[in-house]
Amino acid sequence: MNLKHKELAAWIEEVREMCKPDSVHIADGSKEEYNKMLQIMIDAGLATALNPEKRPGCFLFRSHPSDVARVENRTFIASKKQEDAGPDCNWVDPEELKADMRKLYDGCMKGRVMYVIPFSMGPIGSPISKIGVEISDSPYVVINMAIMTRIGEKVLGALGADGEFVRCIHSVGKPLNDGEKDSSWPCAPSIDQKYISHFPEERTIWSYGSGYGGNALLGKKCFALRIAGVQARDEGWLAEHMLILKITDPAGKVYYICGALPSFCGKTNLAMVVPTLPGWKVETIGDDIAWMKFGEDGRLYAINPEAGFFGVVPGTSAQSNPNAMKQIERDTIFTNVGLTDDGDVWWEGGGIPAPEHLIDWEGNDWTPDCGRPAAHANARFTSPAAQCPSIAPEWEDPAGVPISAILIGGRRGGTIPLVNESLDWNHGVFLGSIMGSETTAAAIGLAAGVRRDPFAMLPFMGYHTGDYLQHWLNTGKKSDSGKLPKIYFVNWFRKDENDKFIWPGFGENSRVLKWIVERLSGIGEAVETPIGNLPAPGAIDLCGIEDKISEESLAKILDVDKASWLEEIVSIKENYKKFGDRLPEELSEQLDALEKRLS
Ligand code: O2Y
Ligand code: MN
Repeated sequence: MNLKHKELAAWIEEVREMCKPDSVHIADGSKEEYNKMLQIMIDAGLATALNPEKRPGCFLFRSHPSDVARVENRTFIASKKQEDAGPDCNWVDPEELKADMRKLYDGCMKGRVMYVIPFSMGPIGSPISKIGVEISDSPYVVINMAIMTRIGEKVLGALGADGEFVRCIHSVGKPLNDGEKDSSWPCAPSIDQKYISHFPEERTIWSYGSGYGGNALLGKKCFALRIAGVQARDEGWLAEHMLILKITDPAGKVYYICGALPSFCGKTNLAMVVPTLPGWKVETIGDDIAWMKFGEDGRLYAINPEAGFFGVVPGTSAQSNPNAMKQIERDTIFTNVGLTDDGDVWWEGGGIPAPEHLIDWEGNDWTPDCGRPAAHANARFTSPAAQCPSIAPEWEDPAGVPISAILIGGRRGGTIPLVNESLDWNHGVFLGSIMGSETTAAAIGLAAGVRRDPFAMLPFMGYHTGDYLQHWLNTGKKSDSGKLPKIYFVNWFRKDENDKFIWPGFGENSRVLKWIVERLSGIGEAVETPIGNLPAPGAIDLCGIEDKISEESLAKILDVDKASWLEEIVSIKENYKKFGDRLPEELSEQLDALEKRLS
């Protein structure tokens, strides 16, 4: 392919000289290329084609057991100054990091093809979209990027001769000696050899040693959140870890809503929710990331920068997410699920009885009584957004969709009510700064307690979280308050004294969405409380689910327990200390005001 973009051509040559691949392939993004790549991986034993009568166009991959998820402790932000990375990023000096990584990259693609993947985050040509180029030695990355983003010749066309692009280098970190047979999931098996590095000032990403998900598909978390977060701060927009929903009320009025929920809080399920309320319709624009810019009318417009979903498979069922179940019936890549004897896939929590025998995600024989899960807990599906049954027709509108409300929330057994409407933009940002989920020490190697996760961005921060929160506050000054989205704090996870969830969740969450939409249109009833506006008694529609939740239980999860909130304030103050003098003054004021309202 003839490259018009001289800087791009020079960079490809520079990386080729460093990584020393056997050959270079510039991805054109065609269907033929996708199919050819899959065939190469099937022939090499890296991929398994599923039974076309059961799952047409679907393939299974099994990763190395050391390479199954994002590696937060090997994710680095190499800003020039350490203080710009702040308390939530692993900072490394950029020059030292580059020197170390250059040694690893030297000859790392020997025996492999170096793929050059031009990709667009967002519809090509949208004023909100941005272009990246990922160089990778993984054909698995190429086919996943082909689903998750727009790739190939059309992107090079949009880039022209001198367009800007984010430089992304990725290697699995396993060069092949002459005649050496490749493993089924090449990677650098030791955790200290994995690097997910970001150079925010240079808009550059260097990833090494992992072939999995967020570590390797560099358009997603690395570009669309960490690097784009810095671009958004500098250019005056928002790059957020948010789903985007379209809601149509029974009168046909449409509302678009974004939602920030930490990982493993059912974000994909909410993005594809099937409302249980008659007359209400919910459609999907995006399930993970939203880029928002002000339109000329002063409203925030959001695009989904991705083109596919990289969803967690275990727990996905006809009950939790019927749309995803339909979506993954065809043309989907599965990673780390069980393979049944008839060539289909199986996973825990799918609502389908376990077969008597299958091959588990590690490639071993599995029976229901063997005491091991068949699918890894972070097993994934990669599937085109366009084939999601609930996808909204305008999901690729280059202008984006105007956002009326932003949901924020986490997994909290107590204190945080089912839904709480912020008093104004700054109060909403305050709620965003304190949101988070309860963790258990065992789950992810963290101390038990609340892991505060501002706007669900903690693992995806590309710069100082204090500056990030200030950027949110500044964004609110750029438009009239009536045009800004209203911010709602939601919590589906309140538990009773027997540790059972009180709110039925899943499709019933549409009842909370209904109240939010009614508030936006001015008819929803609320009571003012010290923490925000909560649904008035009877304002959440429980029609038809009286057997699942009583008015008394609902009242319990809409209660403001003063003692718990005073404890919460102690914990928030402790957490705010880490921001030092970069804690925005407006947030200290919000905290003081909350304390006063409670006392
Ligand atoms: O473990 C990974 O590499 C994937 S993480 C992920 C994937 C899709 C959407 N969200 C997430 C996340 O961790 O938030
Ligand atoms: Mn996510």
